[in-house]
Amino acid sequence: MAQSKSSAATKKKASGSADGGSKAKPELPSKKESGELLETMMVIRRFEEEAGRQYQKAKAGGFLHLAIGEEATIVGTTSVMHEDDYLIGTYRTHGHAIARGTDPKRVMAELFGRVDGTSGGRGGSMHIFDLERRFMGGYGIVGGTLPLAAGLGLASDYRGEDTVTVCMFGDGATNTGNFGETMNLAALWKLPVVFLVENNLYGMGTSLERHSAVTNLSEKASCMGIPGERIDGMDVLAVRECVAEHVRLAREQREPTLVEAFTYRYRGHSAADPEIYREKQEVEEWQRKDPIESFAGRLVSDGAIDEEEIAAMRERAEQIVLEAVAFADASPEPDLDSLYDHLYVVGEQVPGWYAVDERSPDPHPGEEERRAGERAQELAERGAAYAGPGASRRREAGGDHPDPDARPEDVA
Ligand SMILES: Cc1ncc(C[n+]2csc(CCOP(=O)(O)OP(=O)(O)O)c2C)c(N)n1
Ligand SMILES: [Mg+2]
Repeated sequence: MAQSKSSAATKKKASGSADGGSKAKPELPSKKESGELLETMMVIRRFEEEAGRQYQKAKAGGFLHLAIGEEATIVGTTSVMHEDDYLIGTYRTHGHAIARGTDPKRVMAELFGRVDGTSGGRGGSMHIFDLERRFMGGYGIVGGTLPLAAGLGLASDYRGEDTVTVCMFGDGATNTGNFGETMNLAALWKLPVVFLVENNLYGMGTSLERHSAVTNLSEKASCMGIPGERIDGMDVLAVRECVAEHVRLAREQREPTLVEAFTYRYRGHSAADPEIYREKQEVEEWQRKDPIESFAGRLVSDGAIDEEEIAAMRERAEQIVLEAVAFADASPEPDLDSLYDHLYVVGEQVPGWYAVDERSPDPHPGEEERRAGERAQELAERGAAYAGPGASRRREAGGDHPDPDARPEDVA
């Protein structure tokens, strides 16, 4: 694999086995840190189980993508980031926000579409955002966050800051054009970004070997000068150790790298997934490597934490999540008058019957078909005709009027 810019440490690590299992077990951090890692994973797990339940009760709207099973990859990563580092993810990011320190109450309120949500209730599950904690979202476009991560890295350079951006995305996102374009620029400009593929083996219902010609994703950007490393994403300590080194490379050596974490989502792609593409046994096999159970087991067997303490953590996680639901339920829905707040296109910026500049719950011009009336209808028909075969020839001959805002009576 081409590793034009990798350090010796990365070169050595990049040759790890497919499941990352060839290395010695990482040492336990302090009791306090170990407890925090475990409890954060528990809170995320319970949060998501409850989010799924609330979705079934129609309390949460839109789409809902759960990352149950992927907690070690999330928490291991965030645990080695500095407070002022940036994290950006895609649409399976309730846990990412919580791991960054966003209050679960605000995340649940966002799922419920309430004003106290992280995006004021306007984003829902796919658009969690918390600038204060530098959690930069939350996006629905697969691969769309890769160039944004490069932009964040460039901003750090531009401002002379030593902040690092960690960009977490799925295996499916590695097939997008954005992936190649971003890797090239990140390597070329030596951007302080860690790209982390949460390889859960599926992009929706399509397995990795059916969607990617290169299945060793850690190598997928090597031709663009980005070295990679594979790790066991079910082992919070392995993730932590590995990502810490890559964050260091980004911060100190401006060396962008690609980490591939092997992980698995226990639930379907979204709440509406019949899961006909995988066997139940496969899910059960991964569940036997559960990141929470295995780490809790290690803590107990190493004598770091006892069963009672683990039970107390579970109880606290339960409380945190129940309080989040109660909070979300009590939070009001956004005011109808605020429907057009935060929109880019208003009023004079875009002349035409479809532009809105009113702040009332009443129908806006163009929204109400009756008011848009005949003119809208005629413009629509004219537009269809205009776009038909030979449109450009007719336009050149002056046959069609190209001004979409022209009144019907102005055009032939
Ligand atoms: C650009 C784009 N293409 C297609 C989709 C539809 N889509 C939504 S999720 C998804 C699968 C992505 O899989 P992966 O990147 O592995 O993430 P995971 O869901 O496994 O976390 C697809 C194709 C989309 N949202 N954006
Ligand atoms: Mg995937």
